[in-house]
Amino acid sequence: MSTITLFGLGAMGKALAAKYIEKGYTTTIWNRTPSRATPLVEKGGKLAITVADGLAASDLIILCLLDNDSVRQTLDQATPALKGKTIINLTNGTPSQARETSEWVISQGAEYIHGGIMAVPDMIGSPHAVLLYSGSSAEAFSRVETHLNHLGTSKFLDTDPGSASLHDLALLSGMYGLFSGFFHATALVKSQPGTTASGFMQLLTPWLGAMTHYLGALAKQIDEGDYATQGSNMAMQVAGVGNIVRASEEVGVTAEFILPILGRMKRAAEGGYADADVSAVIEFMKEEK
Ligand code: FVH
Repeated sequence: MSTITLFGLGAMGKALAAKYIEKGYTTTIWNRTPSRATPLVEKGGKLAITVADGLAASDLIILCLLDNDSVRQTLDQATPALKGKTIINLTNGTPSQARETSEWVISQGAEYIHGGIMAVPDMIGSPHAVLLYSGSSAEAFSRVETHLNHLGTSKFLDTDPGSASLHDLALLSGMYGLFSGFFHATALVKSQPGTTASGFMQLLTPWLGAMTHYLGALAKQIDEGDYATQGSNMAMQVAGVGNIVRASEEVGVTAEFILPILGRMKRAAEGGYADADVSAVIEFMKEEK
């Protein structure tokens, strides 16, 4: 199988298609707005005008569209042409959307694997681009794995089609948490005249690196359900985070990014974990608590 069809030529879809063209695949490309395909056609991509043509051109189909609705709107245009195909859906969505799409695609006589791309377009093809996959048939994944490996490091998680989405969104949540901290910390420091964001990175980057190592210890406490403090108890940290909020207010920086964690830490402290490590917050992550 050295033929492949790519649906979606946004920033990421273009990078995926370009990689297969570079690797010598007969690469068919489809996009809702066909004019976006021109640069790839010039490199050797074959433009499919209809969804049915795109599906007919290859047994291995990759979708990388904006969202779940765009996937369904696209595939609905040529449902009978799905039969016998292996559909790799790299479109961001929720686990339940992935499970639902999987069920529907399989009911059309095709294989379905959902994927989550942990990379930006420039990283596609490098081992640092990690692509998470899950789908009800591990054999279907094995059959196409060598083709998927051209995009980066492939990791098949398990046979729940929703797993790749769940892990993708969880990793993105970690990233956005980091971004929140970056923006708040940088805004605080920049309230002092003469400071620069770039200069502050000399302190922030190594500090976050050190704290990243600490996550392993917190994870172990969570897995063992043993939150005994290693030296930084919750009540002390609640007081410290309260000072971040006050200092933000003093310099006119929003405390919005830090207030949610402070709220959960206070609940944990009031809920019997004042002497525990911050890892006990995990006990207070459910909506109802
Ligand atoms: N770019 C990134 O850094 C991230 C990295 C991690 C993975 N994400 C996900 O990849 C999906 C596509 O992202 P993208 O960056 O390629 O997104 P855009 O450049 O905005 O392109 C969107 C494509 O989707 C097409 N599209 C939108 N709506 C529809 C629809 N109703 N029917 C059919 N196609 C649709 C759009 O077509 P057009 O506007 O050119 O006609 C683009 O091809 C995404 O899930 C990320 O979360 C990327």
